[in-house]
Amino acid sequence: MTASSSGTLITVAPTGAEHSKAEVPNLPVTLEELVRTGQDCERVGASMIHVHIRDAEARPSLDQGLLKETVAALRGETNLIVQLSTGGAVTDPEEDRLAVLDAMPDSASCTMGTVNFGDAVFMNRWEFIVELHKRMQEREIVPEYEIFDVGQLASLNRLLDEHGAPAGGHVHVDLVMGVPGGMPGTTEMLTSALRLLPQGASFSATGIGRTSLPVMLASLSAGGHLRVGMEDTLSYARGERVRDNAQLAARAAALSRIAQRPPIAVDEALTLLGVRQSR
Ligand code: KMH
Ligand code: ZN
Repeated sequence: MTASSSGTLITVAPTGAEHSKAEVPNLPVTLEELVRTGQDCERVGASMIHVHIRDAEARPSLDQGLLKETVAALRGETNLIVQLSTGGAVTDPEEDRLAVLDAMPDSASCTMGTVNFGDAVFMNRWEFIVELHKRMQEREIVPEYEIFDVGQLASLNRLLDEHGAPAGGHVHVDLVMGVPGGMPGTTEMLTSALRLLPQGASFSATGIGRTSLPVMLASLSAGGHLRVGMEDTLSYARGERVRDNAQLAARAAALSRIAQRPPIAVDEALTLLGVRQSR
């Protein structure tokens, strides 16, 4: 059984660490662009933002000052739940990824295992995962467990058994599907992954690239939530580039309404995820 909400939590992942600003000029990379994207996405139905920051040269960064400034700006200028990525870029050292939590976001991602990531390797050792989980428990930061392959759900069950429930008490998972090296973005895969979901957990799903739409539809039909954004896909339709993140969030909101599970407001998302109200 999964925790249910009558509506759909829409998370926007606007930037990521993989696309270059030179190749994707409409990618939000400055703080101003990020805040504007957040506001636009909130207006059309998003209630959480998954954040990767960039430095002044638009390179992926885990700079502490900038992370703190970003959390403050998003809290000040939007109502969105602010989730920082602890995944960073595949080249980021573990210490820097752990230090992301010092910026005290509402939520942070926690990837549940190592996975081939295109031609690279996205490294997530067991001890590192445990350390992330414990630091989030201590700081009352709500994790989103990112799952790139089904075996990582077995690791999540082990983590909860051995180290207890996350901050807030509720388990929320994001199935990241269609990464070359991870699980494929298909309905069959999503359905089988759900069999390993921890008792009472809720889930979102994200389809990378061209798996975006099939994964979105499969997730909605299975009672799941949605993550969309330019971190995950740059094409809106065959031969059509994404205009901006709000276009993707608006489509997710429209499909949620068609599925009779309309986008939930931030307050309901806080309750669903167990994020403290006094942020
Ligand atoms: N950029 C990827 C290597 C996360 O944000 O936690 C990892 C990633 C996952 O995006
Ligand atoms: Zn990410």
